[in-house]
Amino acid sequence: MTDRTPYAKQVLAAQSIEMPSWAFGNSGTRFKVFAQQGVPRDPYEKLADAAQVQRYTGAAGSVALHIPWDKVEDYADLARHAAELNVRIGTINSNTFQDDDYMLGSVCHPDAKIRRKAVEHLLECVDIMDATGSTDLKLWFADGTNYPGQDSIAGRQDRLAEVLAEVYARLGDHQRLLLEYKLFEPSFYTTDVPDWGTAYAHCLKLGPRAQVVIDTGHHAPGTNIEFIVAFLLREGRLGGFDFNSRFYADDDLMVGAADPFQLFRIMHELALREVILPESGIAYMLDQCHNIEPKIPGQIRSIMNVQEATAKALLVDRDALEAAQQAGDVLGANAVLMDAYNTDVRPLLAEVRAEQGLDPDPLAAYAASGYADRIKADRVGGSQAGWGA
Ligand code: LRH
Ligand code: MN
Repeated sequence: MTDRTPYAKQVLAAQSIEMPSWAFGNSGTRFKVFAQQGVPRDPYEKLADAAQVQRYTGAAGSVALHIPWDKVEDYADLARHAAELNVRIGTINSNTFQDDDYMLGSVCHPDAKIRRKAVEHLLECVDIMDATGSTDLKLWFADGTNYPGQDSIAGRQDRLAEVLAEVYARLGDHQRLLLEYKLFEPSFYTTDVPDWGTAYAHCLKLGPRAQVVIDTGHHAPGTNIEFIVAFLLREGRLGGFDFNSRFYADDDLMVGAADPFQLFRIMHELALREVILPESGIAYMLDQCHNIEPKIPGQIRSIMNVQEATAKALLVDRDALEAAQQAGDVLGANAVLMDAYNTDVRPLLAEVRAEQGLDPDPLAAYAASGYADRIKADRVGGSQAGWGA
């Protein structure tokens, strides 16, 4: 068996997972948003917290922004601030789901005036990308209906296609549109982009710089997400991931917390096609909410969970796997994968961190830094960041 450790260490040392700025703000459910002490009051403080995750993991080099939650006067200045903190501003997320005008939808709304308003916001997000140097515009639409007959299902698709085409035309040559799908919520009868097939079909019509985002919490229970990964990779239309995990619906829990085996199976498909590293063009992002747990340690733990699933996937003995698959050796092939999955990769990751000059235990290093107490003491007054819902 080939020793895959050197290759795995090389990939792990260069892996980078993007953090969601909103994970550092207060978040919750419709029942309650529990405020936490020390939470950032503005995007500058969110970046400072994200920089802590990068400092201790070395694998979280960029932060996704959400507009208007991260609205600032000067986005170029915010990008400079990020660079000073050794992080980069990554994906720009639009938000057409929190304005009263969007009750019946935004880009799919029956009223052309409301659709225009939504388009103007999406175009403003591209202006922000120009200022921050971001290449990816991530579009998730809450658009849908709650009752049969409420609106024309096909008509809403026409409206969506028209808006997407206008936004796509506005993109610069180095910029992409990442379309995110979601089965349901907040709409409970139809969702206008409910599944990977709908997102894929719209992207095909738009052009090569339109790609699909897989949010691991956006599928019907029992969906084989790694099949979707393998399919979209084969088509060259896998633009990115919103990693999180769930026991029931879009729970937005820490990636790998609810189903580490599923995360391993997903990373296995990505490792097989050698598209784990940033240059693969796949945007690996976390999309989570730390409703009751401390947020910076929650992000650190999440990055570590992705690293562990990735390390196991990189250790899969591909030659043995291929041989067993070719021989129709069902149990043999499955055993090759389970051997990798059942490998304790924590010592390997501790080694990779030590070789990068990082503390082998990022969580312990962060806890010992005293940063958590400092922000609790410093961040008094002002209004804490949140979803503003
Ligand atoms: C929608 C979603 C989307 C973001 C939001 C924060 O559920 O996954 O990616 O805009 O969460
Ligand atoms: Mn998402």
